[in-house]
Amino acid sequence: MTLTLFHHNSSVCAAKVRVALAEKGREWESRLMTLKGDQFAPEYLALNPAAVVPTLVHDDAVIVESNVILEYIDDAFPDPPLRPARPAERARMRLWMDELEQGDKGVHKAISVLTYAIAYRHHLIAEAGSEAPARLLPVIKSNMNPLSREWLTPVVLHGIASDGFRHAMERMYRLCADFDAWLENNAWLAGGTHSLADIAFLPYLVRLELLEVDGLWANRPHVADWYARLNARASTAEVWDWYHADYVGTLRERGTAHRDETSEMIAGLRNAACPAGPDGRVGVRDGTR
Ligand SMILES: N[C@@H](CCC(=O)N[C@@H](CS)C(=O)NCC(=O)O)C(=O)O
Repeated sequence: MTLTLFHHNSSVCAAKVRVALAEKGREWESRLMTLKGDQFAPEYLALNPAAVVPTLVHDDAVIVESNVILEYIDDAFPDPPLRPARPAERARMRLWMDELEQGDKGVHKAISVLTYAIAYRHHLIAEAGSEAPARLLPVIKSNMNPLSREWLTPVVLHGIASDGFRHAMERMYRLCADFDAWLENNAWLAGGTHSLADIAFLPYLVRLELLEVDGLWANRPHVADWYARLNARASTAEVWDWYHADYVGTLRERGTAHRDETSEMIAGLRNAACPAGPDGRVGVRDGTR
């Protein structure tokens, strides 16, 4: 039996697959990609035509799309189960996982926007030697996947001032509000048991923490408690330990540099959703989002 994962140290989609494999206690062979051109090598495109990570190769089966990979892992290695037995809980698990996709409205796209707007755009600016579009655009063109380049270009050019950034923050704010409302009455995203849905979102919360926008759940005690319980699991090391120090450094450093602006934006979202009452309590349960 061979199990090989093509992945990247800081990719959220790849991290969730590593976590699932750890929960299953599976050994796997690592094929770390740089994503600086190697994703376009013909041998890799033959495995993953979208030129993205992760890709899981299990004997002669090639599986792409991280959520599909998670379900594949649970099918191929049933013990311990990572999907609840009750159909209603399974459906709930899938509905949460679907929030990551949903094209323009998906959480995955929102995390990419936040990451580039706050942090990674600075790598491209450093390479261009200037923020001027005439210098930056060719660098964007040579560095970014054509599929994501189109919607990420304004984010790289304008950073947290871009419309895309505001929409992405709103999306994350809404997600955290929905999580909190659900987790008030349920221990985990599927309901009573830890499942693929919790695994799928964990790397996104880690990324938000690294970007210093964890204020998104400052008034969300159930999200904070859930995230703490996730961080206490041994498998969570598969997110944190693979992060390259350079990436962590950039994410934290830039997150800190923008913290005042992002905190102000989060406070604005909170106030717009529900002005604080006399006891200072705000949040989705007290009013509309
Ligand atoms: N829907 C895909 C998204 C995969 C994806 O966007 N992967 C990112 C890393 S999280 C990637 O490989 N980006 C490389 C690039 O854009 O060049 C999945 O869940 O597997």
